[in-house]
Amino acid sequence: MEPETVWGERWRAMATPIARQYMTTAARSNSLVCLAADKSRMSDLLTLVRSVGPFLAALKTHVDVVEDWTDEGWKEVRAAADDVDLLLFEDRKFADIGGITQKQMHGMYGIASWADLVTAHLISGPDIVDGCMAAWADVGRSGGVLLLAQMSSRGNLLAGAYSDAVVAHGREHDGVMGFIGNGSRPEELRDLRGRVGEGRMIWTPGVNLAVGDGLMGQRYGHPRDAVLAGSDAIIVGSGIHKAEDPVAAAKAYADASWHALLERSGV
Ligand code: 5BU
Repeated sequence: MEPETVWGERWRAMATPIARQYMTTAARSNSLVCLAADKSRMSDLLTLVRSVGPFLAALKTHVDVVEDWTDEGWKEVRAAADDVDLLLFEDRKFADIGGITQKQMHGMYGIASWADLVTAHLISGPDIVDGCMAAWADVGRSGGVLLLAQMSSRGNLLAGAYSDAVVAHGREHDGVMGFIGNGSRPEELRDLRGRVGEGRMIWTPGVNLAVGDGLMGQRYGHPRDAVLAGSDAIIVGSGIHKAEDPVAAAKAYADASWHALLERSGV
């Protein structure tokens, strides 16, 4: 299906290459799944990405949980993502002043040189987005920031006036591709979509086909409910990588999210 048909207003309102790449990949693989590839060893991570890659729309990493990380090995991760045209998203949750964030985007992991997307808190002020953009410019690349407007975990403080301010700023900044919303609470997500409008993405962790409480305060909502409430990407970790058959699980999440998008778009 053509991406503009299934994405409707979102496609028209979001013309940046990075957003269009995401929407095109999603339409090609019939999936809104962003895999949270939370594996601690390079070989496990690579095996996982290579096996479920065709059912994904994006790939999310936490580079600092990988115990045997090497620059060479990471190039293979980037290559595996490129093979199926996935944006590579480092969920770093930057929170420092702009200048330090710019340095952290380089550092030993060289995040700016391989990540297309990163997450950031806005707690330190708006310059954090400029810090990310400056780092990408330093290495001749561009990327997008997803600002945390909500979180999925129990007792988090991202609500009320703070969350409103994150959205108000992010809507005005070209470097902000969108926001992280809480996939475990469709009503919060619907409210967030109302504040965000059509011109930015909302990506949602806290999603699992088994709705309920997860480990250590994580909470889960159903992928269909998240997408119908306004999510553009469901971030799924253990639902796929801890499944007995990760490929079958990835397909199930892809189907649930894709059919919900079709339903939302009325096509
Ligand atoms: P899970 O195994 O599906 O629970 O993994 C969720 C992933 O999403 C994991 O990598 C978290 O770091 C990430 N996450 C989250 O769970 N909740 C949030 O609010 C944000 C990120 Br932001």
